[in-house]
Amino acid sequence: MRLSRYFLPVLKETPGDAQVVSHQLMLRAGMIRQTAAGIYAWLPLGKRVLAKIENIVREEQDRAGAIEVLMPTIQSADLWRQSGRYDAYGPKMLRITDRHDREMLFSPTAEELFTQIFQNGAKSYRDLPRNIYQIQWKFRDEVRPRFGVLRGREFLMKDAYSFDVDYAGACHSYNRMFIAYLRTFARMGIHAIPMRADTGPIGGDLSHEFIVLAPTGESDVFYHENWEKGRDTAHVDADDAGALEAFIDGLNADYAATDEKRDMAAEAACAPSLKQSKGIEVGQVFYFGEKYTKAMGVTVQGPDGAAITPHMGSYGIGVSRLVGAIIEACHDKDGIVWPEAVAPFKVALINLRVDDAACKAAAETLYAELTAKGVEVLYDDRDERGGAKFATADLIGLPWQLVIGPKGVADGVAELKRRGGDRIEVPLAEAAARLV
Ligand code: P5A
Repeated sequence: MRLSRYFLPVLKETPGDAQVVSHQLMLRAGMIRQTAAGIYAWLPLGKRVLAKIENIVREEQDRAGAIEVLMPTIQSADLWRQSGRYDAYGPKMLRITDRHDREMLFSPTAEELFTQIFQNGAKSYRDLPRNIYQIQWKFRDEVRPRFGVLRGREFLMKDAYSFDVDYAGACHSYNRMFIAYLRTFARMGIHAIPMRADTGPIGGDLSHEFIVLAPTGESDVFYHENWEKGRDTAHVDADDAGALEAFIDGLNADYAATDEKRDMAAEAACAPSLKQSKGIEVGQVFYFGEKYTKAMGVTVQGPDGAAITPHMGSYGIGVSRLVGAIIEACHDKDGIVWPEAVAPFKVALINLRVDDAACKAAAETLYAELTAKGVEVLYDDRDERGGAKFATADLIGLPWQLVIGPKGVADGVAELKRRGGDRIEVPLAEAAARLV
């Protein structure tokens, strides 16, 4: 992509209304614009990051055996009356009336709809277990939308729903998602710590939140210092229910809790290794058993012909919140420092002298080579000062900067710089291959 033809409205000044660094940087880097309280337009650079995160989530859900669907955002009030949540959900639900005075709503979550859709398609115990998911916009009329995409009113969520014949099966499904979550966040270059949680309006009796440590987070968290290391999940066989349970039990042996779930005795026991921080909840998983299937009269036929009420769990990831959470964890004084897996482009190709024929020729050649090799490159071919180009590249945080200037070109080299790291000289002829 040529920057001279792109839509990248960067801001020099930090907007006064943005309190946390991710919100400030997303506005300054031209990723988002607010259109109403807690509602954002995603500009090209932001959209690319959102798509990267979405794809990692999708790949790991698919790998865990979940099946993707897409449900409508607008749902009928009657569906929600069946579970009793239409009245229970309160003012966080955006209620809408259509031209025929029918009561509708903008989905804040989708347990009811997935339960209904599953009921239409599953008849026998052989149709279980299943896990069905979507990546879809949600709306919650938050009392205090704030911190940009971290607490929006409209936000993108991955929501998955599992259906099993019994409690043991449901635990396996829960643990499968648990491990998929650890893998998902690790691939994005962040550590998310699982912590026991309350279930809130989703209901049920077992839940974990996945928390990314960040000084600007909204949750107070207490954890064993071991959590600051990554966890290796590569060896865990997700098809083996026992192995999965043992791994997760071992993991949870290290203390980690949010303020609400704080256990003073357990905390005292690991006192010398205990750390306190703030954190951002990027995902939450729930086991709630027969809560929705019973309320909505969902059964399948068992092997002996008797009716079975499926046990359910639901599993959320805050896809748009993750964009902000990753920036909270990955930035410096000059701007964003994207982990490579979620970066909007891999390389900023910077031509310092667009008026110099040799520089232009070298930059154009590299741009063509990188593009041909499938490297995502943002080519700064604008007629701007070098300082402004470096400032933009630092601000938008691409992992690599490949810099073309007159002195280097005369020597047959370009400068290759890791964002926030070292710089080296590479021969022009080798630069593209180095970046593959
Ligand atoms: C699980 C999936 C649920 O809604 N039902 C379907 C369950 N869980 S949850 O914890 O309430 O939400 C899942 C994740 O969505 C993100 N999230 C938000 N992101 C941005 N702005 C918001 N206002 C917001 N509310 C929730 C969180 O990451 C949460 O873990």
